[in-house]
Amino acid sequence: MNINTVSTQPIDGQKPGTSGLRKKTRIFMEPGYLENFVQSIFNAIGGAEGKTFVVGGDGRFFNAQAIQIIIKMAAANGAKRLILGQGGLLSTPAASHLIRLNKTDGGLILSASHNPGGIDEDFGLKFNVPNGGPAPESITDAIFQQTKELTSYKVADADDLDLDALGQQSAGDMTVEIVDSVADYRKLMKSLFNFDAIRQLFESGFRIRFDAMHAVTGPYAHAILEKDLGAPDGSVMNGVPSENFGGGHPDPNPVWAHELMDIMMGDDAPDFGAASDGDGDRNMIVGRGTYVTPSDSLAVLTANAFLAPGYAKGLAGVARSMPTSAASDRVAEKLEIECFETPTGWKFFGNLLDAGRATLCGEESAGTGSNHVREKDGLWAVLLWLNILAVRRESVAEILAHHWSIYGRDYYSRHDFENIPTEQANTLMTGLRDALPDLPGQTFGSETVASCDEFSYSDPVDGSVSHNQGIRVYFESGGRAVFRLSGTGTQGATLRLYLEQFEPADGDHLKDPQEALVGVQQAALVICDLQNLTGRSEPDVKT
Ligand code: VG1
Ligand code: CO
Repeated sequence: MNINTVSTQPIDGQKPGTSGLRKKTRIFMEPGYLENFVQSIFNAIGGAEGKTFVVGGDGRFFNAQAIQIIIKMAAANGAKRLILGQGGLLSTPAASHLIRLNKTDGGLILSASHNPGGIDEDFGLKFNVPNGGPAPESITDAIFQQTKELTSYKVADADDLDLDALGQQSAGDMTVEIVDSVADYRKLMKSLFNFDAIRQLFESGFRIRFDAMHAVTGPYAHAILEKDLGAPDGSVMNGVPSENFGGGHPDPNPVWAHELMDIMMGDDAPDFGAASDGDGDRNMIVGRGTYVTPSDSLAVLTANAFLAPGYAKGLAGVARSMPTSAASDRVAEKLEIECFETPTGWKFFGNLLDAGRATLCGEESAGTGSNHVREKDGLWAVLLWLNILAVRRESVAEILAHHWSIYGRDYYSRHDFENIPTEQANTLMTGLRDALPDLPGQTFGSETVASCDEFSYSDPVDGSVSHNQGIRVYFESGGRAVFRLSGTGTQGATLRLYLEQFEPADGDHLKDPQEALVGVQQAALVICDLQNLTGRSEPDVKT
């Protein structure tokens, strides 16, 4: 096998964001673009020589071609073995599991997650470390540094492999093993949940609708929900992965998963609905006529996880990202377990999970997971909900009402202002930062600022510190507004405004969330001077 060392130059902007490098697909397809980034990953981890990696993606446009390039580069860099999902498909949690199960040196996951796919849409690549989780900042920083210094990359002259053929092939001296994308993940799920109880729930007439959003979870959901658990055929909708996700955004929220929402809010709604995103690491949970915010879902799962065999011994702790509501903190307090507040992005949960300090983790963006892998896991969350429903035999609405009657309700909503010119967004954040010292005590409409800060995180396990992780403003009313710029977009900047208002256990839990949040929302808009700085007042997406 001939190995070519190709001269190259650093490419600007290859800085990994919240979850890997995301760019327009056409940019990723430019000669050398993917190659530079992959070589930078190998260089940053001390080379690929003798190593084993898992490779797979969410099936979006350019997935298979990118995998063929990665195979040739891994071979040229001396890797020993690659483990690939059949057809190039692996959900992010399934990839995380394979990395751990096979004790590999990490994995390359091709996905831009909830971003749309296609030649004119988005593509992405992230590196996961041997614990199965996203590379921590020390490694993503090293990768970025490599992208700025790179002078050459290595690629082998080799034929494309047949990504559909299960079993072993080779590229030069490197072994490539193509595995069933679903099999090991399916076994893992069986080991965590009471499949018999869930099967009986379906036998009793319980109906589910799972929306795979034309993305990677289709095959997983067909296998587990319909085949293993006996949900009737047709319970999984949009279950065939497509390169452009049927032309939609595979983002499991009420806006993008409106087809499912319409069904769940309709007259003959099933008992339970769920959706997952492009790469299968997120989930949306809906009961009949009842949307469950991801923050509430984390809290309910924390309170009830002991009902599933995998968590019957109780939880060590629960971790949530800073913008996620405080609902899970209240449960942690009652259970007398540790709780943690981390920056946005799953990479910050890895150390807590490895150290055995957190068992469940969650984010307001519909990511929930546990120590079974080192990624968030959409189908896992659905199965934990089903396990709980199978034991409690109550509706989702009843479970929520009961939860709020004990802990109170954290009304919650995220407002996204998309595609703001980057400079305007930076001015807004700088303005906020500068205003922080003077905010406490000031009143904006119905809300008076109690305290505020810019969130920094000190990792309690390794002591590393991450700064500038979002601006938090707490109000005397018990409300909170958080301001942060997205790190996953590919066009302009997205301002995320996270709104929260606590209603005590004996309060009114049935208000419209947007109405319950209006005081905090209006105060937040004034505080950040949004209208003046950007000309915007209405969010593009409310979730
Ligand atoms: C978003 C979410 C964040 C999530 C990240 C990756 O990041 O807010 O909670 O971890 O996407 O998820 P940002 O920086 O755009 O707010 V996924 O499913 O895209 O891997
Ligand atoms: Co995702």
